[in-house]
Amino acid sequence: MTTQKTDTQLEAPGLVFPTGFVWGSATSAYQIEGAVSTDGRGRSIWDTFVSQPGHVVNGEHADVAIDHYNRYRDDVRLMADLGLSAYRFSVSWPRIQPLGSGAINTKGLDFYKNLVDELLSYGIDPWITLYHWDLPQALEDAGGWPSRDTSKRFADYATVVHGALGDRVQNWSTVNEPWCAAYLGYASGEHAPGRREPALAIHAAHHLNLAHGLAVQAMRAQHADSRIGGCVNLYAVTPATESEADQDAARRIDGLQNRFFLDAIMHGRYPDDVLADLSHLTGPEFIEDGDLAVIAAPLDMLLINYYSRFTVSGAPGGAQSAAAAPTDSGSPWVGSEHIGFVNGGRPVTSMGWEVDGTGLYEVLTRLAREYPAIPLYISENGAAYDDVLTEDGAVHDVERRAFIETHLRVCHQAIEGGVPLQGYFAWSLMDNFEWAWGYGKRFGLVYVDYSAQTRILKDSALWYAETIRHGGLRGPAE
Ligand code: GCO
Repeated sequence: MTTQKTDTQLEAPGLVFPTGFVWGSATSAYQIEGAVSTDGRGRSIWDTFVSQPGHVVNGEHADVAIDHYNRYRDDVRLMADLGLSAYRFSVSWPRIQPLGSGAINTKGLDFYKNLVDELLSYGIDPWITLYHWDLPQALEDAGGWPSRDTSKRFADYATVVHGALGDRVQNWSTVNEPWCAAYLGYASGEHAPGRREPALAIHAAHHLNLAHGLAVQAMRAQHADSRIGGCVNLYAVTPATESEADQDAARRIDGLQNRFFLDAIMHGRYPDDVLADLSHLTGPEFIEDGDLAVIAAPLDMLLINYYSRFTVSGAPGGAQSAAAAPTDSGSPWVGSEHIGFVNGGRPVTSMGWEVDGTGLYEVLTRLAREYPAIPLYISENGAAYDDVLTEDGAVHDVERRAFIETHLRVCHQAIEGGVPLQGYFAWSLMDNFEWAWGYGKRFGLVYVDYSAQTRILKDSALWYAETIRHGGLRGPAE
């Protein structure tokens, strides 16, 4: 890939990214929109989940969130001020099909058409995620993701949205983090719909993969020039020691978190060792003939959400999570609940996640080594820290800026090494509803005063804007 330097880039040699590198930021519908009963939106599993006591810290919910549904024009202007070249957001399925199938809510479609047109008016590329966890409640009532029919309903929904917006949106991804939707939703119960049924969680994971493949097929039939990707949250996984128990623990967690999804969508198969680890919970009967060929529908890109590394132990009694769950929940690690997550001694974010840029390098180089070469994008990377709004209205979030800089340096190193990495989306554009954690975990480049709904650029936002302007990092690491 050539790196043609512009004048701006020459003024600070630093680390220049290839021309055309996508500089973005990301959000998701349920976390920012609010307006949960406005303009015909149907109920989602998260609306139900937050209404049930004990599911979200302080009983918080996203009925208003950060009111993006009403404030989207101002928020898009903020993106333009930052110089983003792209914005990754998700479409709320229940806003489009209130019951998850059948009737289309045209006012819901109109919101996204207006958002896309606003983005395009500023020259910001819209990147759409079709599913970021807000399943219509009616489909959950009919079985949810453990039901194969939900995969087919998703393909129908994808056809509606892609049909309506595919003329002006080129970049699409299907399902955000199927691991979270399946295992936090149906095994640990930490996320909606809050079920704790390990065997059905495995079926859900498969049906989310199937939904991805069926949607890709459907979209290909509509607009051949759309760029379609899958979106997976990947971790570097390391055994705590070289003991057999710890190495098996690493194999298991890497299999459940990474390979079950990557091997399916990229290679059209499930790893035999993972299916064996799960065989006491479910046989392979939930996988029907032809499913994996559908799941492995050729992609134009792979989106990677990267946050941290797992250091794991198979030692008896080691089972504790590196980051405590926000509420009472079970284990998402179906079939491997005995495995412990230990702290590798690195600094942690306010989520308790270890800051580890080398883990991103391991993930990226592994993809380049073990999976078919397609364009890669970091679709989420960022950190929550306990931000303080100073009296003069600033947020000096030094740690978040250092986190992003560390990971961008790794991205640059990977590109220099030949990894086809073509973009980076900071998570998140603005502070928002962090699922079961509520609003206490701030990931945004932009601070949100939740009572006044004002937006305030944190120092990290100002730095990110400068980085984008320079097309890379200025000078040596500061
Ligand atoms: C995820 C989700 C985001 C989260 C973010 C911080 O990766 O879990 O895509 O919705 O808010 O990652 O947890």
